[in-house]
Amino acid sequence: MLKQISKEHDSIVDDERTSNTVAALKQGILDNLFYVLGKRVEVSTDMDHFMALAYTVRDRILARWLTTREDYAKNNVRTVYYLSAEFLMGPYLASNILNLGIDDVIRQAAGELDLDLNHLIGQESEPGLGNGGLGRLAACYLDSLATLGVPAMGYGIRYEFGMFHQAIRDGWQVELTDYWLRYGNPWEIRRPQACVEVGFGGHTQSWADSFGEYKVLWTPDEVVKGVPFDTPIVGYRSGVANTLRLWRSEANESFYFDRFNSGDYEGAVGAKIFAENISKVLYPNDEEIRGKELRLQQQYFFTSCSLQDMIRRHETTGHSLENFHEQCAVQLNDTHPSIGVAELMRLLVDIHGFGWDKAWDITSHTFNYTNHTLLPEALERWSLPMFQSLLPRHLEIIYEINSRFLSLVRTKFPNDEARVARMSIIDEHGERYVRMAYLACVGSGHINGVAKLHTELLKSDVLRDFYELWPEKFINVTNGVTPRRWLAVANPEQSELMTSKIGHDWIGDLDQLSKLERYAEDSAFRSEWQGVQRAVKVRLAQYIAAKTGISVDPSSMFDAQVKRIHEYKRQHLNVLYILTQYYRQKKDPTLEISPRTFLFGGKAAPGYFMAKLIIKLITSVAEVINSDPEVNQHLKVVFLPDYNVTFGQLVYPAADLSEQISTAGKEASGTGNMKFAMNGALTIGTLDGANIEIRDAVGHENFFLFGLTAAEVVARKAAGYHPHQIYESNGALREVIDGIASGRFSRGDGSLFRPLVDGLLNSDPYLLFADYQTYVDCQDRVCKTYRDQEAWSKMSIYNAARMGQFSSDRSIRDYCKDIWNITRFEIGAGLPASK
Ligand code: T68
Repeated sequence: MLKQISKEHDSIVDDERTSNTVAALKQGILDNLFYVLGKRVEVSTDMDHFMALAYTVRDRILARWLTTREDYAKNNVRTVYYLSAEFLMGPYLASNILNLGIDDVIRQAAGELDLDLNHLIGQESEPGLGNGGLGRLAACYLDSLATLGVPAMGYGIRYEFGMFHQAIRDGWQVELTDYWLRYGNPWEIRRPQACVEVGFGGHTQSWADSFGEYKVLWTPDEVVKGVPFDTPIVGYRSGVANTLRLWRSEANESFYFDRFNSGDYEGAVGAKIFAENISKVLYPNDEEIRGKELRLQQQYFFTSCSLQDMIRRHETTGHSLENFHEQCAVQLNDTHPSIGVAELMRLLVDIHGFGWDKAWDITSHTFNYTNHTLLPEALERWSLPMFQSLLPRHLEIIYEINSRFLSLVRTKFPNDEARVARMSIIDEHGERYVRMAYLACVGSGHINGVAKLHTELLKSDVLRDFYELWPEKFINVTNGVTPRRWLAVANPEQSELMTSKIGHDWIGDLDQLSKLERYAEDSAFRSEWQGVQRAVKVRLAQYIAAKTGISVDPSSMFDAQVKRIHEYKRQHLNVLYILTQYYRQKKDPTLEISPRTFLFGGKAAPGYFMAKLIIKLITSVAEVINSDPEVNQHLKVVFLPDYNVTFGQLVYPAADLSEQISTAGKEASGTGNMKFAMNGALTIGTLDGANIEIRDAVGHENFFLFGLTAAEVVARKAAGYHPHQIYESNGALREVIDGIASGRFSRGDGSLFRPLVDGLLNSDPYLLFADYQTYVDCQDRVCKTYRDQEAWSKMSIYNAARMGQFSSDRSIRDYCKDIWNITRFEIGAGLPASK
């Protein structure tokens, strides 16, 4: 009987229930509404319709999802496991419809049921399971892995509460809880049969067994259950659906009932709370993360669940653990899962009986580590006492790894104890810490940065000692973004225009965009390009009016800076320019300046006071400028609350100018910079992160460059940097700073922005003052260029046409070739691509 069902499964794709005819899709929507949601048409809501449609789409994914899994197992292929504490997936519906290739039929089916597809797409609340760039990169990479047919799985945490929602009250950020699962999640499937157990705390005992081998038994105090929830990740017309497996922590019943039955009610309840807390909430990337025990619990929880799951999968496909590393390539998305190095050693040595050397050989050939930050304060380290009490066995293992590692350092660099102390995984200066980046470096085959400059700075600065020891481990993989979500879904107008000229192959092969280059010189095409840009801006303007009540003029230049709020990203430098323009205009109301709308969006970490003050500065400046009839014909400032992936899909396509103005040497890569440029925005930016590569790709003449280089920043600081002197000698800057300090933009309250102003005058660690004048000059060039719309459109087209290399498909090919050693892709995985 079972056999029969499995024999039939191939035909499920084409059966009446899940075929892609308009009739079957309509029936699917109605059936799901009735049978899954339990609603009659007459009383169903927009949310019900979205859900019914989502289930209907999921029904069309299932066959390829299961087939993909079976094909990978059959073909005995190396699998990539992408471990990430964050996956910022964004809404699935539109992207799944595009990737399945069923846009037209779905639109028609919805229409025939009197449903508006775009409206339904707008109902989906996005799973905000990430902070920003790092989590969104993971999501783009999953899209590309499935599109290229690379056997891969994402592993992370199914946070019950994702990234907080941001409201603006009285100009300040207020954080609201994100309960994204309120209406249920139609995309995921709970897989209770694949549960695993994870221990915490307790103690270890060691002894020599009858063969004289050293053995360790870890007896944890708490054991929690990890329950996997799987979401299919559909490749763009590749016939492949990979899996994102997110772990939810739950109480372990036997642990709970043992305590309960022995009368320890408090202990039982405590264990349940302990367990359920672990996957409760995503940490915003605060300074505060440090020292938070729950954060380390989260990291260990999902990493252990994932490694146990990989081992089980490896063994059930008939492989020996000895060649685990030949079948499994684990990518550590930053140091958050780097405890995995110690955990895999524990699993191999303590549980599966391997000797240390063999276990280390497997482990160090399994992991690779991607670094995403150059900020020293952002490098993770855990206080030793806390680590010891939570993961006593792992600390022993780390000591052993460290001692062997330091012997190697001593051999390679004799009589250099200073170096040994610098490189130790245990930081012994003052309070003792475990340095997670060092554990990741020691346990990984490759270490990569996310843009050329970033990788160079890792080698010469942050991880210099490791580079000197193992130069061959270091490699650059510049980030990329998926053109499916960030062009095809987000910007249907531009996509359609491009497709009408060069066909639609660019969606799966972004290098094809270069065919657009020749149209840059074609004035008829340019006017179509301008028409598209205008339509997209109107769409955003309507949205802004609805959300904020502010009316913005779509014929003004849309100048956007959307990203997390951080001093190094210098949103306040942008404000200094806005105020410079404001004063110019106030002094000479007849001044001809091209009208501009400054758009800001982004969240501040709740504990990051200066970032929150920057938001208050932006909203305060907005209040004054937008209500001043002398300037508001030319200048508008809008802070878009609750910036997220969904909102990004509206903003990137509508921007004329993209602000990428971080202090050089601070932004590892940036990915928003790529999304903007692909959508035809011109960039004003520093030589930082991937800006450098973008500028080289689009042509220096099509990029507005300003500011100190990373090397100049270092030299300037070394020579003694005195921002106060710049303030004294630059009249325009002085006027702006004095204006902020005087309370002119804070209803007369001169103390409000004092911490910001004093910080700039006295130390200015991100060199805003040093870059101020070149930034203003560069902005003036931007204004001048914008006045010539033909020239601007030409530059815009060149930008879009030359962004092929910033597709995440290219990044994933780089990882396959240089890091994972995967050469054979499984494109098609047994299903026709058009399905
Ligand atoms: C970003 N990092 C980089 N971190 O800042 C950005 N951190 O330059 C780069 O383009 C992007 O990664 C992708 O490589 C982050 O987004 C975090 O979100 C984060 C989260 C938790 C803890 C530390």
